[in-house]
Amino acid sequence: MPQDYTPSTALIVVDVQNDFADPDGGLYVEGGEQVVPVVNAEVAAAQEAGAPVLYTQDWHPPSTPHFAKDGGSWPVHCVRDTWGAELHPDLEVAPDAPVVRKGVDGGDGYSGFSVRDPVSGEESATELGRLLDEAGAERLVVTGLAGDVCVKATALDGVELGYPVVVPEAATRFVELEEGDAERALGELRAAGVEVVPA
Ligand code: VGL
Ligand code: ZN
Repeated sequence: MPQDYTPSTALIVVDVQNDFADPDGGLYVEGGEQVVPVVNAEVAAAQEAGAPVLYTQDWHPPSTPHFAKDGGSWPVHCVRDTWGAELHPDLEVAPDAPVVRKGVDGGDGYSGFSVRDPVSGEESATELGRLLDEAGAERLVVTGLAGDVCVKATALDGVELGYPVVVPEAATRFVELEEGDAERALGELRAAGVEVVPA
C-alpha cells in the first residue's frame, strides 16, 4: 500500500539507476529491481494527489575519490552518461519531473540535498532544497536506493531541515557494505525521528 499523499507531501525517489537496481549494475543492491514497482505505486499515488515527485541521480565523473580505485569506498558506479547512471527503464518518470544530479564534480553525493568534497569534507547544497520549497513541500516520503547510504542520508537531512520524513521499507533495499548496515541505518533513521514504515 502506498503512503498517503497531499499536495504538500513530496515524494523523493533516490538513485533508482541501473548500477544499483539491475543485477548487472556496477554497485548492484540486492533486490534493487524489486523496489521499482513499489516506487512506481508511490509515484502513481503522489501524482493522483497532486503531490510533487522529485528524483535524484548519482552522477560521477570516471575518476573520483568516491571510487575505491581512486582511494574511496565504492566500486565504479553511475559514471555520467553511461548505461549504469541511467534511471531504471521501468521507473515511472513524468517528462517534466525534476531530476537532481549529485556527485557531479567528484564529490560524495550521498544526500540528495548536499554534496561533500571527499578530500576537504566541505559540503555544498544541491538544488533539491530549493525545489522542495518552490513545490510547497511540508512533509517528505523518501524511497529508492540504497537504504543504508543515499536514502538514509537524504532522510536524515530532511529531518534536519525540519520536515517530517517517512521511509517505507518496502520501497528501499540496502547495500550492506558492512554486515549489519541495514539494521544500523534503520536504527539511525528511527532515532532521528524518521517514520520507518515496515514492509
Ligand atoms: C550510493 C554508494 C555510493 C547510493 C551512491 O545511491 O546509495 N551508494 N554512491
Ligand atoms: Zn555514488
